[in-house]
Amino acid sequence: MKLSFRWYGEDDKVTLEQIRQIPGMHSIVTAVYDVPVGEVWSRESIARLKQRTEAAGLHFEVIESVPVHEDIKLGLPSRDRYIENYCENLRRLGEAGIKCVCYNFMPVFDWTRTDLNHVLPDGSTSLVYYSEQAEQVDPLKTDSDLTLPGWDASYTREELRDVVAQYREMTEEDLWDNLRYFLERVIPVAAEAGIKMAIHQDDPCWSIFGLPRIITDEQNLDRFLHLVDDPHNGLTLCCGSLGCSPKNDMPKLAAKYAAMGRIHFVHLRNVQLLPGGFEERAHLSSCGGLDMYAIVKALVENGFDGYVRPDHGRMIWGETGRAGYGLYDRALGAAYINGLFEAAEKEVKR
Ligand SMILES: [Mn+2]
Repeated sequence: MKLSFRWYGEDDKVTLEQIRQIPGMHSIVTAVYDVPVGEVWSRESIARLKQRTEAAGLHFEVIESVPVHEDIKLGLPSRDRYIENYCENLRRLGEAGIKCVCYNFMPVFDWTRTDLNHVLPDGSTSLVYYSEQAEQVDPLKTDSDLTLPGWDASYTREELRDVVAQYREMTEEDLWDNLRYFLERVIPVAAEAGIKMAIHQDDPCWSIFGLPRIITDEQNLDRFLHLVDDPHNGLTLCCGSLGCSPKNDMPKLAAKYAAMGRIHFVHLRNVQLLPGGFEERAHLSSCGGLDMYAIVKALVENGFDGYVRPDHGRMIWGETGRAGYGLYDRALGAAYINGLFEAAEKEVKR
């Protein structure tokens, strides 16, 4: 296991120097943030990230994310240009030593929550999703000024309405076709660049606002891996995203896909399912619904040796900053992850 930590670049309040002091820290997980989605990242920007990361004593091996342009997901004629740009980014990242690229194939809305500041009983705040709140938001209504956190602010409401309407005409099968088209062109380039592609599951793992979502459960993960049956076509196993559906048995999925050599990156996060949604919780098993030790043990027993990071953290100790990405609770998560892996590795060796 190679412990990693997400860093949002020079604008991040959390510094590389702080991250380095977390015991066992191996890699930074970052991206070039100043280029519009779909365009090519400059070699200079990539080199600067690598230089900053390595100067702080950390490895520059994981990118999260190289985002996929909506035209690719929609299957528009312009997708070929964006796929070529995507491939060029992979070539440049491979040259810079990147070994793993996380991405997702969610239409329009990335991870979706209804409240980023839900106060838990201990006074910490966390990200939550209550279906009742989500149902009150209709992205097709231009007169509504309701928005959800996580929405791409680069869209005007008009543009958002248009793109959502385009997706609503698509079926899940159409989205599968567009994903296959993308993978058939991108995976060979990733393989040549020495990069393992790692798709992130849809978060939450069900359709929202009537849009198709397909990276959601075991059956669909099996189908995904078969689209291009190559070890470079793999997963970011996100426990929090898959874990918000009770049908996803996380230790079982961790064991199965690790044994297949298809998990390249793991996001470890605990969630508590509720009758009308879910809440993100501290990483510790007893704080939520997932058995984190069982998940880690399943990974270790099945030979997993990829990257792991704590996922979203709560805000604790008065910290303020980017929702889900403060320092303190993620550092506690990292320390806990270290403990889980040490115990599981010793148990497996014995
Ligand atoms: Mn995740």
